[in-house]
Amino acid sequence: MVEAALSAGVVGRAIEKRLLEVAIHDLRDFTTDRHRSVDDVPYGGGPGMVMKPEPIFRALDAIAARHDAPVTVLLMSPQGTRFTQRDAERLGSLPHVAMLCGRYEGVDERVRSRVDEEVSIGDYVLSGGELPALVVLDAIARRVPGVVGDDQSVAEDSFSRGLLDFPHYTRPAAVGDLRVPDVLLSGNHQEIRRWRKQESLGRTLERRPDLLESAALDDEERELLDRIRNGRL
Ligand code: 4FV
Repeated sequence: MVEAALSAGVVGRAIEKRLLEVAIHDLRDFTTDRHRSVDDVPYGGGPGMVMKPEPIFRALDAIAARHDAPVTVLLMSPQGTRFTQRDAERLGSLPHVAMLCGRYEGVDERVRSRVDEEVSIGDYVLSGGELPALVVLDAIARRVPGVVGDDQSVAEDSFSRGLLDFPHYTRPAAVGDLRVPDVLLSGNHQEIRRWRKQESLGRTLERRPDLLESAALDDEERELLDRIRNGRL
């Protein structure tokens, strides 16, 4: 599943262009019993299985041994800190990140002694940490220069400014009575830039007012937000 996801799209091309390197490790390769067991019954009873610590420790030792750069170990779990664009920017500047993907009820608590950060992609329970790891990898990869064709579009990625994105339109100018806003057909880039700010702010205020507390607004945006809030826009 992970190999398939890594062989496609932006991330797949980035790996081909050696802009980033991704290694996948099967924890069963770090087991010692003939059943290659990576999980076992929970102490204290209860449903489900728990991932054993030793195969994980051996895998992390092997990864550390392969690289001189320090490895930042992330554990993907619903108990982690919610992953954000700011985390993508911060983790994207690290030389080496290892993402531990749990299965079953999760990993033995002692594994956390080797974890630098616990990361959640959202308040829901998935069947494994692989999809969260792929989400985080995709967000980090986009921050690597050259991965996304037009670095400009990355820079303008919403959230990197802490705001929701403005509406996007493309040809044709009209689909039935659904028309593209005239400002976007005006060629007046000053007006277009201002309209896009206004739309971003309006959407953020409407859908995610929580983001406005930490958004880095410039003077024009503060003035626009003020006018939106007072219904003058
Ligand atoms: C998850 C999340 C997540 C929990 C038990 C894997 C599963 C199983 N990871 N954000 N939400 N993980 O649901 O990161 O081991």
